[in-house]
Amino acid sequence: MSPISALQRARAAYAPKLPGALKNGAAVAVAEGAATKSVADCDKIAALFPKTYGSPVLTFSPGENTAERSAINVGVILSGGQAPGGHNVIAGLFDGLKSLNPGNRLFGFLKGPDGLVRDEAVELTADSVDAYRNTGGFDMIGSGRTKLETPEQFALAEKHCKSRGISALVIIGGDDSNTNACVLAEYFKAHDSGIQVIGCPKTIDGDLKNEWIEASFGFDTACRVYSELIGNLCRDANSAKKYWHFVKLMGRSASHIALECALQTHPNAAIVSEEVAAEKQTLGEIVGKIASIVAARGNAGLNFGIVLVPEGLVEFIPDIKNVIAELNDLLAANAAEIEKLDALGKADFAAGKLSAASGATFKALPEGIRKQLCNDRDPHGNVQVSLIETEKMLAEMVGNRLKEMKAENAYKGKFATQTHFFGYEGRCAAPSNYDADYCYALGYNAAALIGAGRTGYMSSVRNTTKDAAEWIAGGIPITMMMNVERRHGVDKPVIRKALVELSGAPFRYFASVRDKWAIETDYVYPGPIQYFGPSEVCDQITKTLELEKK
Ligand code: FBP
Repeated sequence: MSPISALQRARAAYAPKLPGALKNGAAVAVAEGAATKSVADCDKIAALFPKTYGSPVLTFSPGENTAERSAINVGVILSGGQAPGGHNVIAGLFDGLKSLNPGNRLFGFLKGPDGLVRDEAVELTADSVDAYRNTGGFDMIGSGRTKLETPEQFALAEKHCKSRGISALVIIGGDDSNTNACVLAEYFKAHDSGIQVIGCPKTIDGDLKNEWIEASFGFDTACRVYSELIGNLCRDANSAKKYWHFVKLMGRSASHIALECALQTHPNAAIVSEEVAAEKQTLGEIVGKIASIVAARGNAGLNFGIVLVPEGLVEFIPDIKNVIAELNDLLAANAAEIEKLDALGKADFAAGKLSAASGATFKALPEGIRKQLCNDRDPHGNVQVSLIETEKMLAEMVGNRLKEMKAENAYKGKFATQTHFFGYEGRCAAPSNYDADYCYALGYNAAALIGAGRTGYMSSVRNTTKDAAEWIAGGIPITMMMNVERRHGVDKPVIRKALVELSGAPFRYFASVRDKWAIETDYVYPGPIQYFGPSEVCDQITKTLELEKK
């Protein structure tokens, strides 16, 4: 264990809040709602999940731990990208299990789902859990991106759980991991394995949410870290008055992070990929819009500003999306030939083989971006958008557009840029009070779901804009969040990803004020996350949640 900082030491003593329903421990009284349906494709989902489909929504209220409960062993897995608060989910799960029976034991599978397949696990004890309370990161047991989806993997999972006497698994992950948790729950039920599976909603990207899952954990903290940094850039820009800062923000697909950071800091421009796709904006149009904001400010003597760019943007610009789709096929079909080429060689090779329209779009991109678009794909065949320097591409293209505008006498300012990418800076931050409480509650509540004998459920803690005593704890059948989507040419049941809704309150508010922010210097400086101090400073909720729940 590495040395700990003064803040970490003080923070370790923080006692996260729990929903009122869990105040007597994880033995809860359970109210069942009516049978449920999936969000779409009900017949197909019902056919794919005959054992778990239709389970009711569960709502908990305080119970008493009077029943005889034999001690059980439980496994926990962290899956996918790091998100602040993961350790508190495990701490909550540990405490919840102990409240059911002090003899219950918790095993952490190492390095993500791979640990389950390879049977690598450690027992988590009071000491090992205490060392990680209220800390960021996933280093307690590690994480990984292996997908649990094949029957061979499921058979190994069953074998390894049984050999360790594990009768319940908690999978902490995003939409894909929770989809797979549900498939595993179905498999275990169909095989009478007697192993329960419970999911917990994780991802800084904020795209695992719906009527029942108010937020994915980690979004709050990550956005606060990025907003602090953006606020600092705003202050610097407004002090030096000589740079335009182009900031790319993590979020593989949805623009929730970029939107939340915009709401927290009031930049001069923020792109929302979902709007770009809905309006079928071209790259040229996006560049033109930013250039006109720069020109309007420059003509007023304000040669500085802030532009926020969502990480996933390129995949939402229709003409670039087409290029990427063609490139994916091209790179896969010509893997042997392409492997020998350097980055520029790959880009030139691809340029010669794309369709006329995509070839023209591709050639118009800066050389660096052409090379990055030909980089290796991730294990699922996706472009690794975090490696594409969209912020640099836009800064360069806006600069070129401004030169043209200058020649046309439409612009008379100066344009110097700085570029940034904020992603990893926030993924492992110590959780804010919101995430520390929310995560602990999700984990404790997962223990309650196990105690109630349920499987195929996601731990749900709602009403989080209110005091913790009023939070609603319960379980949502994962099949309820599913629809069928075409993935790599095959129809698959998946949890529906939540993109930014253009009709939703956060985007509508942003759209109503962005013209003012564009021209005026209306920056807000949120400052660093505060863990101690007045509640209005320490216990804030995201602007997204505030606007959604208003
Ligand atoms: P999850 O969806 O697994 O939570 O990961 C989110 C994320 O942080 C994205 O925002 C980002 O695109 C991606 O992970 C980067 O992952 P990696 O560092 O593994 O390339």
